[in-house]
Amino acid sequence: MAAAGKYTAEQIQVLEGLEPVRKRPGMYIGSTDVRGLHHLVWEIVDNAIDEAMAGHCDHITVMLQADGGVSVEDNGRGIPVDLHPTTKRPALEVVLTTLHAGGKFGGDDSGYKVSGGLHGVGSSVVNALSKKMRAEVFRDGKIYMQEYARGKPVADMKTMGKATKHGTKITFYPDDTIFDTMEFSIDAILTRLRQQAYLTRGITIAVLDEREKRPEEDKLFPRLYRFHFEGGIASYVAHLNESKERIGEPIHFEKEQPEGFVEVALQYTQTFQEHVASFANNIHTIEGGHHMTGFKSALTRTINAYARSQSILKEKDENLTADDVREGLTAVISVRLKDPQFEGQTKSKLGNAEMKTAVETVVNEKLSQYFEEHPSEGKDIIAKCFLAARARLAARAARDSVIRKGALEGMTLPGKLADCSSRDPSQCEIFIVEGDSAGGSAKQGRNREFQAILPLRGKILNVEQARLDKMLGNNEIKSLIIALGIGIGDVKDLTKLRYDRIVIMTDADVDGAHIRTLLLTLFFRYFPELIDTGHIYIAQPPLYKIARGKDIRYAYTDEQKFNVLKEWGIGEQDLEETEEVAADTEGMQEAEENFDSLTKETKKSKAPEPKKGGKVNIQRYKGLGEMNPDQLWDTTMDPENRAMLRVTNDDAEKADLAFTTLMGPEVAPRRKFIQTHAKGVKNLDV
Ligand code: TTJ
Repeated sequence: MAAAGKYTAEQIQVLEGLEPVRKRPGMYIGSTDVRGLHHLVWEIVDNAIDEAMAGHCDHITVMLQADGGVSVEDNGRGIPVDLHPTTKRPALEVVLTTLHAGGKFGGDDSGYKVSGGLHGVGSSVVNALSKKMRAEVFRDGKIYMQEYARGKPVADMKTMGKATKHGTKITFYPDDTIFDTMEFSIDAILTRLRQQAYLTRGITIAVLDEREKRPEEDKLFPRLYRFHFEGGIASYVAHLNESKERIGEPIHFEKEQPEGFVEVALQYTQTFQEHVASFANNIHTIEGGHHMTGFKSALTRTINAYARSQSILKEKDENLTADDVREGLTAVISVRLKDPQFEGQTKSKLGNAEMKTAVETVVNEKLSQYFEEHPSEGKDIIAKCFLAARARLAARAARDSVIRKGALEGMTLPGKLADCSSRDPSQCEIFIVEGDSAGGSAKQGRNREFQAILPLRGKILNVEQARLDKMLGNNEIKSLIIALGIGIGDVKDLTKLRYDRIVIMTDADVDGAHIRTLLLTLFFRYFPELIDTGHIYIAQPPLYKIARGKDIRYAYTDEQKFNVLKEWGIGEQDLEETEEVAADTEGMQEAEENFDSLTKETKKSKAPEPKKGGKVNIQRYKGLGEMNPDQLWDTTMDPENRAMLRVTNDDAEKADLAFTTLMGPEVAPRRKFIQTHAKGVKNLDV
């Protein structure tokens, strides 16, 4: 794609019609599925963001209309409406009806025009793929308006009277003969626009979802969302680290360089994950590129230099490695440049070599300055990096010794594994279950043909955040690796995998979260291929059993519980009076838990008699052990009924967020996560 930002209205010579876009939409927006549908929104919003980046607008409103249309409005200068010299048509019409006319109009060369990948393909493409579009421009005290159908003007542009504001509003209705689906995802739209708001500090992006008539104050589904981050990418980093233990406040700096503008925000956490996201002209460069390389090299250099200057690192010592200084790091790198080149498989790798130097220079300068001014945070960060270095050496030693001793070779399958009878790995799945009691339920409830159960004893695994070297010395982990059949380290052989689906099934409590943490850490660190190839799942046991007479429902989220009650005619006021009754104790409940539930105050349901049916009982499952084998099969293990999360690593950000959210000690964010992902088998990266 030609670099936009250089041409002016006069310079646009080649004006193509939009027929090719309707003939081969995939060429212009990637696909005509749900992703392609959303590209329409991104494309239009990108134009408004450009206007904001050029410093001419600070407010963007996106509305999902009840009639299926989408409108995007900014308070910028308004698309020019003067006559385009060669065509003698208003510039507005030219922009929206001709291909490759997305460049800057009016000869304004300030700011950096986004161009690359599938972005910036032109608002005319959106027009071509919309059965209807309306453009309104508020400029010079007038309202200009033109309507289009499938990319063609319905009539000439006309003035509609006086305007007191200025800006551009585009309303479009995607063409249902082009797209497979017409359903916009509010989640996808919010995620993307939130990200854009972080990257464009100070602007406000409002999203209004008018599609369903709901009360204004619906807490589960608000209609109005507003994103405005004074802190820009520093707020972004703070958001990513929300549920992690942090070291100091986010470090934030920016500088204009000859090669372009560089902005970086970073913060260390007491976790093992690294999360560094990079952007070029607001486009997420998932594959990284030269700006990323420059950042990593400057970070390693600066931290080593600082550690030496503080005599923490002695002259003879080895340096901290690039991996050591990125353990527990969350960072966002944002660059803006004139002529970005996007390369790589998905065109999401920045190819401009000069940006390495630009970022390197800025990070070297500003980060050493930060350390000088913040010695206490500096000390904590260095300590964290040293911990990573020690762990790396210890893990390597442990792994070597495990392999040397042949600990995994020739070992028979662990005794507590209840294996399945099928020997066809593609049919088989293994449930890694926490605790013997849940393990018992699972063994009884399973389909032994293709489901194997490996109970792990929580107590043993539940050593704070076990380091990896300890993990490999741990018998439970060893059993697991032997059961999987693939070895570890140099002897790893993934073709020997004995089960296609590896399902982590733990309680929805803190202990369960810990065990899941350890298992996921193990997989992320030592078997990332299993994650990349989609073999790892997290079972989703229901949170509630809701019973009314013989009608028994299971709810995996609070929202589902709410919906069931709503279906049964129990209103919101009534709901508040409905107490959750204690679990009945059938099944594999342990004596301790029995005692627990007996001593807890248990109230009977005060739910008023609903329209029909009997009293409503809501049971909140605290552990898998509370379910009898049949219930466990029905709700969690039966492939026909169950919901499972598939753990993926495609989108590091979401995976990382999900990772910490699922594992972190806070209950609320975990619920929120499951609420949005619990239907069916879902990737963590949707
Ligand atoms: C171009 O240079 C002269 C002044 O106006 C500049 C411009 O085009 N600004 C502009 C475009 N502001 N907003 C847009 C825009 C906004 C939306 C929502 C959709 C589209 C296609 C453009």
